[in-house]
Amino acid sequence: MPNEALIVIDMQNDFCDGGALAVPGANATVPFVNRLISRYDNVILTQDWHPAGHASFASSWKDAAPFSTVQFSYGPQTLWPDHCVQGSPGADFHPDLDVVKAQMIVRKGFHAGIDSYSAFRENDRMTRTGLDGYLKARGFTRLVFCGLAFDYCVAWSAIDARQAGFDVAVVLDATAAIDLDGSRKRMMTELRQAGINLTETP
Ligand code: VGL
Ligand code: ZN
Repeated sequence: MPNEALIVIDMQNDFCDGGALAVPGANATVPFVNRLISRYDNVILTQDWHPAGHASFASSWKDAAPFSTVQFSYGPQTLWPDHCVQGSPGADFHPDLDVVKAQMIVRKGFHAGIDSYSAFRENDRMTRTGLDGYLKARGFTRLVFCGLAFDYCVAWSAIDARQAGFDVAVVLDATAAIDLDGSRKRMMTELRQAGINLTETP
């Protein structure tokens, strides 16, 4: 459908098996994501793309453990293992991902002091990536999300898309979750409350 786009979130080596921030079950989603890509005319990819020493890396802080939370100027922020460093192999897309059809690749998380789960708005909730303007300029009204990680970048992107006025679906079997402190269940509830359709691959 011409008014519909598939948005594939962060299918990168560091989020897959053996990666720096491996999401359980990530590799198993690749065939599901590829199947979706084959079925959509309009495909957009996102790529987590941090400079070395990014503020969201636990290694950038003194005595901070990965997966702990610290207070940033914009609020609480989880600290992660170093991942998706710009130009590193871990930041590349999974080698089996069908990237050829992608019409656009959105990079996010490149501001050294701000993390960005959402593909629309960074974690300060103010800095915009420009994706909203691009999608509206292309005339899309319906967005379908899949990829990694379900409970962070996929869910935050889907919720922002809904807030921006798009009709939104998340394809659950083409996602995998980090599930930190119950985040998977919490985001399932938030997605439902936001009026987002939770589906499975056709
Ligand atoms: C992500 C944590 C940190 C994600 C990215 O893609 O869900 N999660 N950076
Ligand atoms: Zn990241």
